[in-house]
Amino acid sequence: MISQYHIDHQITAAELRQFNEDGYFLVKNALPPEMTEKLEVKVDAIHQFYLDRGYDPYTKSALTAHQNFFYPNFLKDDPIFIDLLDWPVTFPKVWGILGWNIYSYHSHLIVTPPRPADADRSPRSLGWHQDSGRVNVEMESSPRPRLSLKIVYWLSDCSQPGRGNFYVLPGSHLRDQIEKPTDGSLPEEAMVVLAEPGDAVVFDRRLWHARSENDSEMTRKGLFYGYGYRWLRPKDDMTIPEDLFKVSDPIRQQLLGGGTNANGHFSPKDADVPLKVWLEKHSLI
Ligand SMILES: O=C(O)CCC(=O)C(=O)O
Repeated sequence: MISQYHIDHQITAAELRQFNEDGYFLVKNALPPEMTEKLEVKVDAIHQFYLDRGYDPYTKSALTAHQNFFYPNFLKDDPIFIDLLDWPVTFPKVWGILGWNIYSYHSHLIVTPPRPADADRSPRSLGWHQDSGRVNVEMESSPRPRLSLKIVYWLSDCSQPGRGNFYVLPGSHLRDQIEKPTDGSLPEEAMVVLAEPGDAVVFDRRLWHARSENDSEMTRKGLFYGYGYRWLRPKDDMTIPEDLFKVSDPIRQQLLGGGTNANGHFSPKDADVPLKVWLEKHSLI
């Protein structure tokens, strides 16, 4: 439920400047330790379920203990994941950037275990990308339009490099192409994002970013929440069970993809966008 606590955590001028200039910013201690621990237990249970079956539901192939586990559409798996959708410390940053005609079009969790001891450690280029696949090819404007952003909540300690950290090229959200060294080294301006459990990173979908190798002894875990405009198609199957949807308050229902009809994604009436109604009521727009 959105509250005064959200109003107290609206995006600051410094955060907005950093987002516009660098394409991302860090929110320290976005989650309290108890919440981080509870989320980690849930993530571990999902990962273990698939490890026990040796099956990766995303790639539809074998899953082993050392493989990166990418698991989309996880909001359906537990109400605690839905609690993060409108988290008081971070969600106000989302409406502060994108406005109110938004929903969560995509979510995924990632578990990145350490590489096996005998892994090939020769330098290899990271998987640098902007989000949203064909959007980057088929939209004709330059720089590309923002359209969406993600928040990643770190559940494991990524405060040292070498732990599968998230890498970014600050400011690259306004560039359509980047130079990738051919010898496998990092681009000159690449920056490792160091974050502790409970910290969150808010990043523009256009920011060139990549996961790095985990050469530590700890498994990296992160929850990624994508928010975009309501006229953007879902990127996940979004199979939210009816009972979870029904018990959610109207703003959560909006964030879960609710609305009155298809046209309301483009030309919303108040019933389509309770977030707008709430922001108006509190004189925030
Ligand atoms: O796992 C990571 O650090 C990167 C995740 C990513 O590339 C993405 O969410 O688009």
